[in-house]
Amino acid sequence: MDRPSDVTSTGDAGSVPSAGPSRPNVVIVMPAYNAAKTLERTYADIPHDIVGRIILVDDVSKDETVEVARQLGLDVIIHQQNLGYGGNQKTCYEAALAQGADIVVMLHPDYQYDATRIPDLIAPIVSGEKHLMLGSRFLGDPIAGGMPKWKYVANRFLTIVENVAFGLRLSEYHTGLRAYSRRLLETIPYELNSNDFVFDQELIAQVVAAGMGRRIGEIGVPTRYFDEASSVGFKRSVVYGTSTLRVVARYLLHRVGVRRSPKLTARNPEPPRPAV
Ligand SMILES: Nc1nc2c(ncn2[C@@H]2O[C@H](COP(=O)(O)OP(=O)(O)O)[C@@H](O)[C@H]2O)c(=O)[nH]1
Ligand SMILES: [Mg+2]
Repeated sequence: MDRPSDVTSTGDAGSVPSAGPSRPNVVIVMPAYNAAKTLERTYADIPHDIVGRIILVDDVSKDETVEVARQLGLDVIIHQQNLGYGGNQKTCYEAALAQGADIVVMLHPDYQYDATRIPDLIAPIVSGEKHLMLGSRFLGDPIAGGMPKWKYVANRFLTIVENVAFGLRLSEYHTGLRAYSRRLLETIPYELNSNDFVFDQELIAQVVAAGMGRRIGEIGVPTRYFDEASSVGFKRSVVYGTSTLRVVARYLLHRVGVRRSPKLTARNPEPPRPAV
């Protein structure tokens, strides 16, 4: 069933209905790894009046993440072994869909992204206009927010390459604040993706391959860099950048029919929209 499109907005852009029969079930998922120091701050900024369950998946953290999450009353799922950021997200989405989510918001528990922006982030999904919303740091000033210059340059480069390949005009692809419609998560085979950081890029390629590229939107979010907010250094970033270019190559080969990829084959692709 196409549940998100059953949901109607009350009107004003940026507002989300807070009551009534059409209120969507918004589930927050937090892929966590060593987030004990930042989890409470992240949680405090969540707009609880519009959010249902909050699920934290712990990827065998070495700190008190699980204890803090339980004290806050979150739904906690604990991996038996460390799977990585992508593997963590697979568990997150499976759990959110099992709980009947209409909209799933992925929020890093490291306080890097501003959770108070969630109502604006999900508004275009609530109204049925978009299926994937990204909180973009590049609609503002990421350098002023503390993003290292080399990360800025790498992000710009990958964003240009991805925009050309996917035929989109997004301001960035590498944000950790995202919202998905249920329909999108039921359409793309995200469980086939990498267990590593490149999961996020594979997911966008899947959305485009499913014919839903025009249903991706973005809003500006502030950039926040501080010690606990970022564990990805230069070496891991090089691996991530190379893997992202591989995702682009796989998408292009798939699209021209040279090598079809099961990862890029949607379960139920978006029907073409009638020309207006
Ligand atoms: N599951 C899992 N998550 C991780 C791992 N390393 C980082 N993360 C999570 O992935 C997210 C992004 O990592 P982070 O270090 O903040 O990356 P950056 O902000 O892009 O530099 C955070 O929410 C972390 O909790 C890992 O080894 N396993
Ligand atoms: Mg971070």
